Amino acid sequence: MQRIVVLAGGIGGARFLRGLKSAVPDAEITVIGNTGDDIHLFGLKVCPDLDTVMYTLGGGIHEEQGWGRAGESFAVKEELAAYGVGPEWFGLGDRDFATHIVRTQMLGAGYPLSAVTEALCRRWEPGVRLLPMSDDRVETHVMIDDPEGDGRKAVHFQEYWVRLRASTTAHAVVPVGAEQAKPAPGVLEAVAMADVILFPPSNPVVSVGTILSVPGVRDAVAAASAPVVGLSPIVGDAPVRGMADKVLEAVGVESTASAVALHYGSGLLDGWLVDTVDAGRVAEVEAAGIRCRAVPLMMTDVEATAAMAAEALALAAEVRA
Ligand code: FO1
Repeated sequence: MQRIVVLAGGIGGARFLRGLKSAVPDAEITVIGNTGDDIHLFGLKVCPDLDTVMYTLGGGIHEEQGWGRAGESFAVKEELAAYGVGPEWFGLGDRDFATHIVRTQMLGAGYPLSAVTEALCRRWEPGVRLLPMSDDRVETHVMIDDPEGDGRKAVHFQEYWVRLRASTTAHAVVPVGAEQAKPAPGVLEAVAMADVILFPPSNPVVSVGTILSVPGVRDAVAAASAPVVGLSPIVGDAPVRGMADKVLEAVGVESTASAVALHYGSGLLDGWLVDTVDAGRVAEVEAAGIRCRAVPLMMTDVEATAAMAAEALALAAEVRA
């Protein structure tokens, strides 16, 4: 039984996991999920990346959006707006509200986020073990130019991502609380016991980067006996989806398939997959001591994604040899 650990963010990570499950249905997959995107709204704790993995693998996701539930209605959202209670820019649907109510109720009863996530997954049966990166609160904030003045101000990642559509320069990306956070139960053990560790095409800064910012996680991955293989979220010098280039700029990383690999570094990565359009970057990555292959990386459907996952596992086997 192959033990695979995946450090996953939201949409890209969840779509990759669907292909991975299809490629190796008998593998034991543990997902370490990013919680830096979490936001507290209307007295509820919302965990976008955990929910996207849970809904996508559990069959409840709104497919085109890659977040939120299929078949949603927005009566509660409309009623909140009627009371003038914001924010209106974050689209929470009625079905999705139930997830946040159950989660917040369980947290209030004293259950840690890891136990809450396990309980929610008992309904959705994602077919992977989904662990939050930490049970402690970590929330990513972005430093932007203050529109009201000539200074700068920090906004919650979701406000930067959803309300501002990443339309303004991100000067810094800060996972607030990360220094004091501890890896959730099972995270370090899963990394140590893994046969393969994968970095899916998630956002290398605000998703995989945030997971690695939890003290102990980066060192555990670097020290793991398992080969670590990543798949580039940048294809043809642009993010496939989302606005990863905006936050890559904040950390001084060029939006190229090779720059992201070098950003992770050979201390972490043993192998890296770039898309065939970026075949010209392979030499640069290999020169950094990271085995690199150019294969199709567009997750157009489950079959294509399963093929990518199989390529990543093949590269892991090659690196291990
Ligand atoms: N993304 C949007 O672009 N617009 C939204 O209104 C929105 C609402 C939302 C509600 C719940 C949830 O779990 C995710 C939601 N997202 C929305 C996506 C979210 O911003 C991203 O999934 C991650 O935070 C980035 O990966």
